[in-house]
Parts: sequence; structure tokens; C-alpha cells
Amino acid sequence: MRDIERAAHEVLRRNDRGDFTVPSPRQYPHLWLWDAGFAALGWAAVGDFDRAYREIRATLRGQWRNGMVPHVVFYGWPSAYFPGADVWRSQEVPEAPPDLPTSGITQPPVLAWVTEILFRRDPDRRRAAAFARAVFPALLAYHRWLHTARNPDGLQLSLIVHPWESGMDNSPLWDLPLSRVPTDGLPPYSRGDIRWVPPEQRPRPADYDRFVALILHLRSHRYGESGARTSPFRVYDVLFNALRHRSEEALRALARALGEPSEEIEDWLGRGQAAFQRWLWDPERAFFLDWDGVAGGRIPVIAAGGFVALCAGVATPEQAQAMVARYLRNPEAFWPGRGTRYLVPTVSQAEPGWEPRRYWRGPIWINLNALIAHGLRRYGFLAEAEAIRDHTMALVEQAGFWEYYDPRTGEGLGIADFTWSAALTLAWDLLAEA
Ligand code: 9WN
Repeated sequence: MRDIERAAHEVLRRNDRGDFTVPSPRQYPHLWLWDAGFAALGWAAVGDFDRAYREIRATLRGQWRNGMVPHVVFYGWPSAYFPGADVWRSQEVPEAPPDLPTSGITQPPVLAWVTEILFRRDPDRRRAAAFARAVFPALLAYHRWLHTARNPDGLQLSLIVHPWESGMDNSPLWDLPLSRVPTDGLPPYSRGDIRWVPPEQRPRPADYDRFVALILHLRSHRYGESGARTSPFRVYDVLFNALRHRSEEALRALARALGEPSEEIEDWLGRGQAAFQRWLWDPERAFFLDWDGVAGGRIPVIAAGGFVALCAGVATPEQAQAMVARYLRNPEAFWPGRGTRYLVPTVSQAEPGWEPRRYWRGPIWINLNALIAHGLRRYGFLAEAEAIRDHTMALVEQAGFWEYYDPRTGEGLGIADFTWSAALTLAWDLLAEA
């Protein structure tokens, strides 16, 4: 093991709570959905498949009866985290687990993809098959929910109703959609996140007001379909749907390996692929853009999440080529050279909303780097994928496992000893070979 891998393993061990890994002991002391997926890959990369499987099971223990997998499972509640279980109040909703508080929204659907990687890589084939067989129905139910409850306009893409469902909380992508969220009469609340991280690296107060207002709206509809339909924030996000699609490729592979029927999954894949082309590809800008479900049009913001479409294979080779040439390799947008030194800032520098030190508005995140590199490799852009890997390893070696990094200096930002930065340093190749 290289020194950096030893250090990464140590972060995982410190953040390990037995059945799940906290993203950060202080800032995020519970289980988060996509963090758990990345953590499971980290555990597998150090050979601990049993521990990886426990991570997935702990995530699915939070699953609702309607299939939804919540973005937070509040193991270890109470804590200083805001908004906590007392705000979400999942236990007042009949679909939620009665004995385990959770949030009422989801997060990028990485679980089936991760499960399939674990299944394929586990040297103990009996253990792998037993695990895959045990979780397959829950994963299928989750994707069925994504295709039904979250397909209110019939676009065949899954709707997100809160920026937190995208995982990229305060991205400039949401500036316009969030501006429509009313905040009058919002009860007072106190944020926990700015106790540990400078406020200028976190979302602004106006964003938090809208995050909270959206929770209260969704909660008043018991997080059900009427709340999604009437939500003032309704977006079809590229990253979210790309990970849905990639996970459904994985589900299909699992179904075949387990001898389960796969027609329904094939059908989802066909619809998803067509929907990416019809709604999300913007021929004029030559990029996959999010669709604003309220205004009925694409959101003209170039953000790194667009490249994640490549890891789902939903772009044509020509589209991938255009995205790489026009944006990735362009130093006015994402490529280093003019202002930045490292790949991949979360938002193009050319965007007026670009802020290189503020959370999802410009800094580099290791999980996006891993997903983008994987997608580039899928389309044969090997040199670009390798450059992203080199930059990522340089960032963690120089600064440590931070939550995010300044693309101009490589300085670590947010919270230190962040789980997925460590886990994906270990699991980079696991994901890459998927
Ligand atoms: C809200 C846990 C999560 C990540 C998200 C990241 C951040 C939460 C927060 O932390 O979001 O879900 O409190 O800011 O944006 O991607 O999963 O690491």
C-alpha cells in the first residue's frame, strides 16, 4: 500500500461507525446515501467486502415502503446536524420506517451501480451471490419509484424536488429554480454547518432559507407525489439521471447474473436514453443541460455534472467529442491554464455564478472527478481521464482528504478527513474498471 492509501484507510477507520461510515464525524454525523455508496467502494478496495455489504444494507434499512431510499438515515440521532430528524419528522409518515428516522427526499442513485461492482469484484463468489440476491428486490423497488413517483410529467427522467437530491446543493444550476421558492413566514432556525466551516465556503443564508422552505413544503405533503407535483423547485438533473441510468445498466447485469427477468429494466434503459437526447442535450450549446420543470426549458448553466452523462453512455461519440473540445479542454471553461491549475472545477469559469471557494459553485470534488474520469474513459478519452486522476492524486497528496478544493491553488476547503475523498482515492480503479 502506498502512503496515501494508508492515510485514506485510516480516515475510513476513523469515520467508521460499524455498519455505516459518517461522511465527517462533526459536520455530517449520520448516513448519507451517495456517500455510503462511495464508502462501500472504499471498503471493498481495502478488501473488506463484508464491511462494504454492511454499508449498503444500512442504507437500505432506511428505505420507505413506497421504494424511496432517503438521502439521510439518522443513525446516532440526536446530533447538532441541521436539519435533523426533528425537522424531517419521517415517523409521522406511514411509508417511512417506524423505528428509524430518515429524511424525506433521495440523492443520486448510485447504490445499484456500487452493488454490481461489489458483486463482480468479490473473490468469495458465494458471499457475492448471496448479497446480490438479498438486496436486488430493494434496488429494483427504488428504481421503480424513480420511474413512477418521480416521473410526473412523463419525460421518462426522474424529477428532483430539492437541490439536496442532486447532491450539489448550491450549484449555480439552481439559482433560477430556487429563486421561485417562497420563504415568507419561515420559522427561525439555526444552522449547524457554519460552526466548523467558514461561512464563505458554505451556501449563503438565502439558499438555506429556500432549502428549509422546500422541506416544509414537502413535509406538509408527507413527502408524497402531490408535494412533488406542486413543489416550486422541479428539475430534471443530468447528474442524477445519468447515475440512474448507469445504475440501471448495473441492475440489468445483476438481473442476468441472478437469473431474474430484465424486461422492465431494459424498458427503463431505452426510455432513459431517448429522454437524454430529447430533453437534456442542447445542440446549440453542445452540452447536456438540466431541464427546468417549472419554466419548461433547459437551464443554461455549464456545470461539471453535465460530463457525468458520459459515464452512463447516453451521449453519441460526436456529442462526447464536442463536450470535451468545447468545454473540458477549454481553459476558459474547465481546463487548467487560465486562472485554475487543477481539474475539474464543478462549474465552468465562464459562468457568472462561478465561485472557486464556495461549495458546489466552483471547487473540485473528488467524487465528481472520479465519475467524470470514468465517463471519459468509456468514450476513449484516455489522456483526459488520466489527467483527472493525476490531478486528484496530487490534490489529496498535497492537502489531504478535504471535502473540496480550490481549483486555483489546490487548497483544501470545507471539512477535513472527508470520507468519500478517502474512499475514492482507494477505489479509483474499482470504479474505473466498472
Ligand atoms: C445536505 C454529506 C452530504 C453530501 C452532499 C453535500 C452535503 C448536506 C449538507 O453533504 O449535503 O444533504 O448538509 O450540506 O452537498 O453531496 O452527500 O457528505
